Order: sequence, then C-alpha cells, then structure tokens
Amino acid sequence: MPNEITRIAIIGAGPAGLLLAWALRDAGIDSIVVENRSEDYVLARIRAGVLEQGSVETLTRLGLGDRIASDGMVHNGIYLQADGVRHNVNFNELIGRTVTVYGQQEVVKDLVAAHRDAGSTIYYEATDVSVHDLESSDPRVTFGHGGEQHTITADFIVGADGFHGVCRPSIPFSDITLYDRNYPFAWLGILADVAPSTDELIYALHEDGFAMHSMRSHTVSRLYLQVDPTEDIANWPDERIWETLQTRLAVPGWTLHEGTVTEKSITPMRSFVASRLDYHNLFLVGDAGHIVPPTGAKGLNSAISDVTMLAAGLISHYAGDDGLLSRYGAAALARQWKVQQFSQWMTETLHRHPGDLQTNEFDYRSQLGRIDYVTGSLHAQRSLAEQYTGLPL
Ligand code: FAS
Ligand code: PHB
Repeated sequence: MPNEITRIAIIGAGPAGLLLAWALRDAGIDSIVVENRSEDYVLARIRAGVLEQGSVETLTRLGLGDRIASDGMVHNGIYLQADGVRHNVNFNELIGRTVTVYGQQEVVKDLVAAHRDAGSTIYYEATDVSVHDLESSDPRVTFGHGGEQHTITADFIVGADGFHGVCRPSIPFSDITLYDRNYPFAWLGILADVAPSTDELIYALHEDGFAMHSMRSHTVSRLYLQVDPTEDIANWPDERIWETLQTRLAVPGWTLHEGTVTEKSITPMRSFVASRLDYHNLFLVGDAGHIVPPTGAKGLNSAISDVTMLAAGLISHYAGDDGLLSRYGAAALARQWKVQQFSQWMTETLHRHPGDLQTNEFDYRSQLGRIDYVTGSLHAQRSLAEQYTGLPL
C-alpha cells in the first residue's frame, strides 16, 4: 500500500533490522522493514561466524534457536598462538561460558524464514529510501517500490541500515560526531570445502602477520590471513593463500588440511563509533552506529545486543514506561566502547604492525610479551574469556 501507518519503521533487513522486527512482533508491536537490496542479496552475504552466549540466549528466547542447537558448534574456548607455540584458553573452565560457531548467514536465513512464515511486512528492493520529520511525533519514511511511491508514518524510525545507510547521515552534522580509526592491515578470508583442522578457533601471530582458523561446519573451514589494505585479491591464487596459511599457522606435529576454496574476499579493518545512537524519534542499531575490526568477533554480536536493548526500551514504552528507551543511546554506547577497546586490543595484539623495521621489531616483541603474559595468567585469561564470550547487557 502506498501510504501506511505503523509503530516502528525499520530501515535495513540485515541481522539487526530483521531481529528487531522479530523481537517487536514477539511482543505484539507492529513494524515495517524497508530494505534497498533484494532478499537474495540479504541471504547471500557471508560475514560473521561466532555468536556470544548472550546472542544465542536472545535468539533462542525468541524462538530462533532450533537450527543453532542442531547445527551450531559450541566452543569452550580458543587457541592463542605466537611464534609457533599454541595455547588453549578454555572459557568454560575459566568462567563457565561458551561461544557458538553459527554463521551470520544462517542467522539471517532463520530470520527471513520466520518473517516469511509470519507474514511480516518487509519491502525488499526499495528505492530512494529517505527519512523525514525525525523531530516530530510522526516521522516518515518514503521510498519507491514496485513502481509506486510509498510513505510510512510511524511513532519511531530505527536505522538498521549499516555503515553506508541513510539514517545516521539524517542526523544534523552539528548534532553528531563520528570517531573512527583505520588499521594498516586487512583480512583476506576464504571459505574452503575441507573439515576444520582444529577443534577450537586458532588466532595466530606470526612474524609475517596474523592468521586465523575458524569454521562454518564439520565440513567447511573459514580461514583468514592478514594482508595489506591495498592488496588485490587477484594477486592471491589459492596456492599462495594455502602456502601463507601453512606458514603462519604451523606448529610442530599439527597438519593444516587444504581443500577447495569456494569463496575469497578482502575486508579492510576499521573501527567507527557515532557519538549518539538516538536522535529524537530515530534510533540507530548495529553497523549504522558502530563498526569493529572482526578480530574480536563483535560486529554481529554488538548488533544483537543493541537490538536486545532497544527492543526492551520500545516494549516498555508501549507499556507506559519510557525509562529504558530514554537510556538506550547512552547504555548501548557505553557497552559499545567496552567492545571497541577489546576489539582494538585483540587486533593490535595479533597483527604484525607495518612501519620501519626498528619500531616494527619492538612492537612485535612487545606483542609476544603480551601474549606470553595472557597465556601464563589465569586472571588475564578470565578477562579475555569474559569479553570474548560477551559482556552482560
Ligand atoms: P548490515 O550492514 O549487515 O545490514 C544493513 C542492511 O541495510 C543491509 O541489508 C543493507 O542492504 C541495508 N541498507 C543499507 N542502506 C539502505 C538504505 N538506504 N535503505 C534501505 N536499506 C539499506 N562481524 C563479526 O562479528 N565477525 C566477522 O567475521 C565479520 N566479518 C565481516 C566481513 C565483512 C566483509 C563485513 C562488511 C562485515 C563483517 N562483520 C563481521 C561485521 C558484520 O557482521 C556486521 O557487524 C553485521 O552485518 C551488522 O549487522 P547490521 O547492523 O544489520 O548491518
Ligand atoms: C569467523 O568465523 O568468520 C570469525 C570468527 C571469529 C572472529 C572473526 C571471524 O574473530
């Protein structure tokens, strides 16, 4: 319908937008989702791989946990590796918490299916999406769809439209500050049809650079290696990728099994945080408000924690209590800066920093010392475990 009224208009059908719409639906609050790409595009994106324990609990509570329980891989910890020595950090033994390997693509697949079965209103392939009258009590979203011009009037608009969306830029420049940091390296990631060569994720610092062994299932491995941000994937034939992974992940007596590479891409490493996640009747969730380097596995999980907090605030609002909603922006930002510092620590600890040899060599030995301290201290490992498995909301 060209003109619709709803309570919450959500821009973006990524994990944040779809999960918020589902959480609101679960509470009997209607919403409409507007997405500018196709459903196939939304379903096809291969991104995050690890769910914090809190994320699994949220998805399960909302009835989205069946496939996580059957297909997800519960992990008790990770391996930290430096200079060819591998150490297990067992979160479950240290603090009784775990993480689950379950790809973001699967989370989105579950959400799209649930919304389809429930008959949710999601406009895919919307054009010229714009938000209006954010300071008024009935903000609007306009967009084109199916050859018609649409207007949605809502109580609130939620920007779940990622870093490149339209919602955050709709906040007047004088009312928002963006804090960002670009790292001098990127991740080359591959999916390979080969059983994982490890039971837990391996994060490895090698003198040539970072490498990581993750997975998607018992038959699909996900691996990453540090490259220069200017690298062109065309310079990385599969043989070179495997050779580099073999070098950087090697420890005596362990074999990295190779397989057919089915997907490869290069992702730059950056951090970004907006100074506010709320502006009158607009709220931001997920990548629309913040980005972290993937080293700490926090991007998707931060989107889920924002949504959990915002949904609680909106549900309380419609029950007559505005306390939680009024505190959403500050609370979500406070949690995000704790996530940012952890992601920065993991990234700076595990990557080879470019620069002149002298500085570079000092940094490298300082990083080895840091990893040596962490792997030798149960106190330091408990701190790592608490942050990696997910801080409480
Ligand atoms: P998303 O960007 O996922 O979704 C935003 C949605 O809004 C998209 O569907 C987009 O099409 C839509 N949109 C944009 N503009 C719009 C407009 N104007 N109108 C309507 N819709 C619009 N995180 C990890 O934790 N681990 C990882 O390993 C990891 N790897 C990543 C690799 C890559 C290449 C990238 C880019 C990110 C990675 N991330 C990773 C982070 C990623 O998982 C995000 O945190 C997660 O997708 C955030 O979800 P959303 O906030 O929903 O944003
Ligand atoms: C992944 O499996 O894609 C993954 C896991 C952990 C990370 C980053 C990516 O820190």
